[in-house]
Amino acid sequence: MDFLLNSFDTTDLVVVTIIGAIGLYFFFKYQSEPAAKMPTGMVPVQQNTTESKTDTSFVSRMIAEKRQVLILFGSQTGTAEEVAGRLAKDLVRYGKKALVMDPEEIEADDFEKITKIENPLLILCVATYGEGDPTDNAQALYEHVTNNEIDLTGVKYAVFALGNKTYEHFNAVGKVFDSRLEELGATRVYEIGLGDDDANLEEDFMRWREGFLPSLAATFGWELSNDGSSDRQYRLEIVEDPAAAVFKGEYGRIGAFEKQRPPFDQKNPFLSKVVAHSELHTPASERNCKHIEFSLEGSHIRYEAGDHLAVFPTNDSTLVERLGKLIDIDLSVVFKLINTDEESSKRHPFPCPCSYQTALTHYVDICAPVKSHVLKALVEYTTDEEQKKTLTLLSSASEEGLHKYSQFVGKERRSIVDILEYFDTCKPPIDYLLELLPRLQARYYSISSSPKKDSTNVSITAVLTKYNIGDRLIKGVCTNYLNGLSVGSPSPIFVRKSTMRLPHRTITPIICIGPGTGLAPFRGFLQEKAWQKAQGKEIGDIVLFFGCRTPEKDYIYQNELEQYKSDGIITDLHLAFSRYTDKKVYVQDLLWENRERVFDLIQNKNANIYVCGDARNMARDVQNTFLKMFVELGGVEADAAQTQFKQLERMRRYQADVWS
Ligand SMILES: *[C@@H]1O[C@H](CO)[C@@H](O)[C@H](O)[C@H]1NC(C)=O
Ligand SMILES: *[C@@H]1O[C@H](CO)[C@@H](O)[C@H](O)[C@H]1NC(C)=O
Ligand SMILES: *[C@@H]1O[C@H](CO)[C@@H](O)[C@H](O)[C@H]1NC(C)=O
Ligand SMILES: CC(=O)N[C@H]1CO[C@H](CO)[C@@H](O)[C@@H]1O
Repeated sequence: MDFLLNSFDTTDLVVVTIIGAIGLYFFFKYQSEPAAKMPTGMVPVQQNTTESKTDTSFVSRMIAEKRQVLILFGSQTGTAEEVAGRLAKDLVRYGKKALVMDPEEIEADDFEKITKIENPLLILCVATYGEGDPTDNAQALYEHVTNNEIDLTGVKYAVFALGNKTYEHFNAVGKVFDSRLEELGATRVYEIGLGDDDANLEEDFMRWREGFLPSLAATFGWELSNDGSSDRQYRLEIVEDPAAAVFKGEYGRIGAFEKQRPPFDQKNPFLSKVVAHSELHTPASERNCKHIEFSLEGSHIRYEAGDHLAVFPTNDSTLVERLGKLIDIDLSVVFKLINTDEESSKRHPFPCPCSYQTALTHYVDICAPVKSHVLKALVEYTTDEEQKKTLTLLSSASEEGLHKYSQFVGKERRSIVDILEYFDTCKPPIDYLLELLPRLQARYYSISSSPKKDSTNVSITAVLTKYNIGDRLIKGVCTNYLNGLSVGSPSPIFVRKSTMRLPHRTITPIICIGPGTGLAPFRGFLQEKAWQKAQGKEIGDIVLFFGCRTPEKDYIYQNELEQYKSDGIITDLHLAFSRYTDKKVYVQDLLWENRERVFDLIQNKNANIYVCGDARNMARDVQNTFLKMFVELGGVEADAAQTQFKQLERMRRYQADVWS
């Protein structure tokens, strides 16, 4: 029973192959590499604060600079990069200057030259995405290492992997690197660390590092030169010249927002204007969900339905001011942080010079739960002995410390501002804080419009995160930034291509499953299908499963969906309400109820399936429902159903865009 193969559309196959061949590589399920929780997860922003020279010959550089350790990070949201940076700092305590690099900056073919370094040590900090995929920036290296028989004899290595245990391919990329490097002749010096974001990645890292560093020192005969408490990577320089050119929130060059020059990307976002901003939930809802439209006028930015929009948030100004008061600084002071390692390609941690206000607003994240190495650094700036003790405990890798950290910082989500308020005798210097805090990352949202309908505006649909823990109100940094926008507000954005695409042929039916804001890309699809129809094209059936709590509160875009239904664009509209009747109904329940129709479309009409949503459980339940459907209606065994499902995924007839 291989209906999937029989019904396979060769046009689509060609398209898929070409996309694969030109190396456009994206993924849909977003496995974790968290730090910042993103509404729609995805890429990090490697901003150009670094004046990074593309160093093709990292080897000659390492030899010239007498560096023995290369740390590569496969990072999507910035967490793996941060971990890499922390390990580099740890090594300084052993008198070792590691070279931390983005693998994208290395020619894959140069990689094996690492053997030319004397007694080389390679540390990989790599995140896994989706179906066991590497991050964008590690893709080339991953393929090079897995597909080539290079000789890495003499290289010592260790891997710290970042992933989410609830995924089937937990830390697959880290594991592949770990075993493949050994196959290629390299020597593992420490067992792989498996960071599970779903539990507590920080804790996993702390535990691993606790064993890794001493073991490394023993292997190489390194001695600890200091305890690391006062290591500084950057030095502060106050800029007094009032005429100095200063960054005011730009990411690449000063004045980038006044004189905007395409192309626009993560290093050079387009300063767009908000042209529409409205609430989609009714006043009865406990939550907020915003429809926000940005103007693309003058940008030449093109997008397609299914793409993602990156939005650069800023921190809440009241939070910035609170932080300024807590450590008693003048926020208007203009400064630079300069790398003390003159040879490093990363001259500044973020765009400098700028004011403290700008740095705290645009460049560092002051909302995220504080990492334990930051807590450790705070100890020496705390005067009260009890507070010192607590901070020391919180940042230690002892069982008690890890436990306390996971409760006090992890579960209760304490930010740096909360910490400094709680430990009121702690007064760290601002420049040290700025060095320690993670970069504020762009957030990604599924685009909820089609350029066919309106190519000058692009819209997103975002639910606001805001909840109480004790008496503290926790707000998601970006959604609250979005909430604070109004028509006319300037906002830096860029488009990230995705492969979530409508089928090539307009008559191919589509089955869309998108509860909550998972509806976003399908709104774009619907606009596009309506446009196709208006062009006189014959369009295929559209089956939409939407879910929310109750139609009285959070049935977003209700009028539009009903209009599409009465216009015959949507052929089947299924609404699952989880808090409307006595019975909780979810999209997967309705999918099961309508299995005969759905299965018929897949089997006989080549239908494409799309799943989008903010609940990973939903994605899994939906997938299981399909498997059950294949077994029952296709009359196959469970493993055959699995195989067919995998086939559908490979053919891109089953596409998922899921986030947490
Ligand atoms: C990156 O920074 C360098 C040095 O400051 C600058 O010359 C270059 O134009 C910047 N690149 C972008 C894309 O802004
Ligand atoms: C873009 O949005 C603005 C504000 O809603 C609207 O005036 C304008 O007509 C839209 N552009 C197009 C092409 O629809
Ligand atoms: C990991 O995946 C699970 C289940 O899909 C999800 O509930 C959880 O939020 C994810 N964790 C993170 C930190 O993204
Ligand atoms: C969401 C928010 O409050 N953003 C503010 C961050 O800080 C800048 C500068 O102080 C303000 O302009 C933003 O409104």
